[in-house]
Amino acid sequence: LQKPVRPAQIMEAVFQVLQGVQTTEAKIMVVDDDPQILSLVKHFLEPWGMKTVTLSDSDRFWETLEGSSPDLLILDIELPHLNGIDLCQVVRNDPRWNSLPVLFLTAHTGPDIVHQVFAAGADDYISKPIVGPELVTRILNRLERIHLLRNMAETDPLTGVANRRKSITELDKFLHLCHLHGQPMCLAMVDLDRFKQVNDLHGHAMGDAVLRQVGKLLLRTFRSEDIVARWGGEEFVVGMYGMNKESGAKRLRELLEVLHAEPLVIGEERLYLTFSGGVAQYPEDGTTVDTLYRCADQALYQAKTAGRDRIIA
Ligand code: GH3
Ligand code: MG
Ligand code: MG
Ligand code: MG
Ligand code: MG
Repeated sequence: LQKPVRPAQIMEAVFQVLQGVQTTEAKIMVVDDDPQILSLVKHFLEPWGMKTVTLSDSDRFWETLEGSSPDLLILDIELPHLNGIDLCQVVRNDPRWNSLPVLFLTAHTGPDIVHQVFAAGADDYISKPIVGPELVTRILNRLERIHLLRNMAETDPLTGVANRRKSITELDKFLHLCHLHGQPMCLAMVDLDRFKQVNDLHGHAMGDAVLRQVGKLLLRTFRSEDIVARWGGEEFVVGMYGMNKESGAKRLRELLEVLHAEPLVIGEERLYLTFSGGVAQYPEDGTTVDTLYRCADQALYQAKTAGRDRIIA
């Protein structure tokens, strides 16, 4: 099955793959107990714009993984304490990390090792000694695939913002970091007011256009590190790490002021729209996505019954 590939062909393949990759600033986490391997990988990847996070044993593995949130993980098989295969299995069983591409570095490529590596859930392996172009091609290949698949699985097709699934994964990651660093988090539910009327009066296509505009507006209003997602229908969720609910509610109120002052412009139409918001805070109102959501949803319900067009925190 294996055809020998000459270096020039490999480099050509690298360039072809690179052209399709959107994220050249990918972060790669490498775990290997050999410092020479770590600096070699760094040396090969950094010219391609990739950032490397290196670790020489499994002790601070989770801390480093969570703290750096890499786009791809490279594991050595033989490590002090836990071996790479075990680490890979644990990563694969964690819902927060099960789609992270994992590549193995191995000096042994016998059928047994290859089987073990793939059975543990690895995506690929790279044999030692490391050949630079091979390493780069395999990584870029994985990054491109994962980029395409993730975009499809995590994006709401109508508005282009994150979907509910993505928001839950990201909120879970935020909560984990909040717990580690003693930070608050603000979770806000946003529900458009009398949206059914928009559809009834202007048609469903107009309703869709409004949802797209609201998605854009939310993305512009919040920080790039915040989570903005479509929870479903005409409801959006915003997650703000390190923020208490007063600051989160303040931002939403400012957005309501903007909507009071300026109508949404959709084609020829001008449309005044408002929303209601319910805001909850970690850890006071809940420590899981589920409990925080329920609390924010209750606040949202209060905002609706109190007359809409307001935020309750
Ligand atoms: P309230 O102020 O109580 O939230 O009233 P509302 O009309 O916004 O709420 P309701 O839950 O009664 O209706 C939500 C409407 O949102 C009904 C549904 O047709 C519309 N909707 C949900 N998803 C979409 C969508 O993807 N596109 C369009 N155009 N409309 C949608
Ligand atoms: Mg080793
Ligand atoms: Mg609703
Ligand atoms: Mg409703
Ligand atoms: Mg509504």
